Amino acid sequence: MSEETKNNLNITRRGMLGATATGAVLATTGVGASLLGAKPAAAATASWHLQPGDLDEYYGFWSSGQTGELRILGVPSMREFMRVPVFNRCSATGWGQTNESLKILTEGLTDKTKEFLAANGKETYDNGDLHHPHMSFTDGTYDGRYIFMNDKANTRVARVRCDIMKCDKITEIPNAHDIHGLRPQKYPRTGYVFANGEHEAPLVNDGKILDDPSQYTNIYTALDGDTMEVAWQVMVTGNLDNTDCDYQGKYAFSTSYNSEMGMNLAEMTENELDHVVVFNLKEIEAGIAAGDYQELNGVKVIDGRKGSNKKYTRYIPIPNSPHGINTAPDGKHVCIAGKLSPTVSVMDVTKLDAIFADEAEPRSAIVAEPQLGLGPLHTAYDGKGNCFTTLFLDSQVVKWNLEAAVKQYAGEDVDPILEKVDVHYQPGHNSTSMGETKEADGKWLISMNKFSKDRFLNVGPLKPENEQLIDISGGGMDLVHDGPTFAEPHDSIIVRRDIVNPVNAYDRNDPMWADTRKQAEADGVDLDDYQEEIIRDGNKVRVYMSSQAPTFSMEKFTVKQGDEVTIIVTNLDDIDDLTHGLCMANFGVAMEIGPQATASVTFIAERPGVHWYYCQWFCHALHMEMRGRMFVEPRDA
Ligand code: CUK
Ligand code: CUA
Repeated sequence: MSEETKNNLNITRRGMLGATATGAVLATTGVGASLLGAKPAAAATASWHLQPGDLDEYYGFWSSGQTGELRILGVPSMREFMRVPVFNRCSATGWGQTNESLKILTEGLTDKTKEFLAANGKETYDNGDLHHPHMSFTDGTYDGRYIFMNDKANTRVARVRCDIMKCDKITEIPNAHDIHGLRPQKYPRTGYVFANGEHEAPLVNDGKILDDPSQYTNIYTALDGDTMEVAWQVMVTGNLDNTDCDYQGKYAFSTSYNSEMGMNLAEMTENELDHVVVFNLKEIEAGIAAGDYQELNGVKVIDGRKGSNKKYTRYIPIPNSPHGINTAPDGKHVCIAGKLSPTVSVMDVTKLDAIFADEAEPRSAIVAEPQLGLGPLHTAYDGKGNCFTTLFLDSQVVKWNLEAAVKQYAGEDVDPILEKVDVHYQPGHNSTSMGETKEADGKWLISMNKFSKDRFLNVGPLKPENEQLIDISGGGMDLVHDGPTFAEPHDSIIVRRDIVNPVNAYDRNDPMWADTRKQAEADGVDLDDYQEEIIRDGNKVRVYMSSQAPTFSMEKFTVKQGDEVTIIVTNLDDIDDLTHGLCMANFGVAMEIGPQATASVTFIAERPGVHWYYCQWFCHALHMEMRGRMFVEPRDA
C-alpha cells in the first residue's frame, strides 16, 4: 500500500475533524476527495504496524544521552536498526580502540585535554552525553550529508557521515563548558553548526577565580560544518540551553535560563523572566573581520554579553527558565517553551531587524504567548500551522494552532488549544516527520518520555524510557505505539527515506584509513590486493592480512614479547552485509571490518604463547573456522 493510500485510509477512519482540516490535509497530500471512503476502515490500522520485510517510510536519528552513541530507527515501526558509536567505547565495532577511530577521537582534542587524559592513563574520553542529533541542511531542508551532535559531558561536537553512518570528526570546543543545544544552519546551507555552552565559568578558567560571578561567562559557538573547526564564539550572559536558527540565514537564537548568573538553585530561579539571546550572524561576521575580538585558546571570541556592544546580540525577556526553542516550518515563527512558565512564547523573526536597528523593544518580537499547560519543554510542527508542545509536568502533548495563538495575543477571543493527549510519562523532546524543516509533512509525532514506570515488564529499578508514536496524519492525535529505549535519548529527527542513501560497501579510498594506506605504501604493501605481510621496524611489527569469507589470509604469524604489534586487516569481500571482525582473544582487542574496509589495531604483545584470533562477526557457514594464531615468543628466547 502506498503511503498516500495509507493516509487516505487514516483520514477515512477518523472521519476528520472538520471541513477546514480536511482541506488542509488534502492540499498537502494531493489526494482527490473521490478516494475518501474507498477502502474499509480496518485496513488503516496497518499504517504503522509494518509486515515483516516491509521498509519504513522514514529514518529516525536518535540521540542516546549518557550512552554516548547515535541510534538509527525506522519510523513508523520504531524498530532500532543501528547504533553508531560516537562518544562511547564500542565493543562490537572497536570504536575507541582501532587506530582509525582513535584518530577521530583524539585529533580534535585540545592540548590541555590530551595532557589531562594522559595523566589519567587515557588517550581519549570514553563517555559522552549526546542530546541533540541534527542533519545538515541545504536550502531549508535535510540534505543527507551529515548528522551533527553534541556532547554535554566533555564539551564536544561530533559529525556522522550519512554515506557510511560512521563518525568522522569530533571537535572539542575550547572556552565553552558542556555543549548542550546544537543546530545546523538551515539556509543557505550548513554552513554553521551552532552549539551552546551550558555552564558558565571564568574566562580564562585557569584556577585563579572561584567566587567572582562577574568574571563568569557563557560561550556560544559556531563551527564550520564542512571542516568541523570553530569559526567564532560569542560571550553571553546566562546559561545557554537550546538553540535554533532562522530560515533566512540571518539570525540564530538560544534559550537561556539563569539570566541571574546565579550559582545555586535559589539564585538561578530568582527572576520571573529569563531570556532568549538573538545572534546577528552578519554583524558577528563583520565584527570578526574588523578585528573586534579577543583570541582565547586559538578561537576568535566576540563580546555579546548584556550591556556590551549591542550589534551582535539582543536579549529578549521570556518567562521563565525557557528550554526548548524550535523554528516553525513557516520560516517566520519560533516557539520558545517556558518550562517553569505554562506558556510558549512565539517569536516572529521578521521583527528582529527592527530590534537590532533600535527601532523596537526586544519584546516586540513576541507575537503570541499561549498558556498551554505545565512544564512546556519542546515544540514540533505538522507543517499545516499546528504545533505540538510537550508538557513535562502534565504528562501530555498539546496540539495548538499558531495563527490562533497570534490572534489571541492580539486580543481576539479565540482558544488556540486544539487537543491534548496523555503520554506515558513526562515527555521531554518530541519530533514530527520532517518537522524541523520547511518540508514538515504532518504524518508522525514521537513523544520522547523520560519515564515508563508501569508501561513494560519490570526490569528492576532502572527502567527504560518510553517513546510513543502518535499518528497525526488524520488531523487528530492517535497514540499508536510504545517504544522502550535505553538511556537516554533526549531528541530525535525523522527524515524522509529518499534523503538518506548510505552505501553497502566502503570505497577503497575512504579517508577513514588514509593514514594506514600511507603506511602500507611506505611498507610496499598493496592494501587493495591479497596481503600476507609482516613488516618489522625495530620493536614495531605491522601485520598486514586480508579477509575473504571464511578465511584470513594468514593462518599464523610470530612476534616477540614486548613488540608493539599493529594488525591491519582489509576485507576484500565486496558483498552486501558481509562484515568480518578480528578479535585477539585475551588481548582485549576486537574490531569490525566492513565490506571493502581496512581497519587496524595496535597493542603490546606482552603475553607469550599461542593466541587465537578469530572473526567476531558471523559471516559464513564456516565463520567459527575463520581464525588464526599469533605466536608470541618469550622475550629471552
Ligand atoms: S534537552 Cu533533554 S528534554 Cu538536553 Cu534537548 Cu529538553
Ligand atoms: Cu568472517 Cu565471521
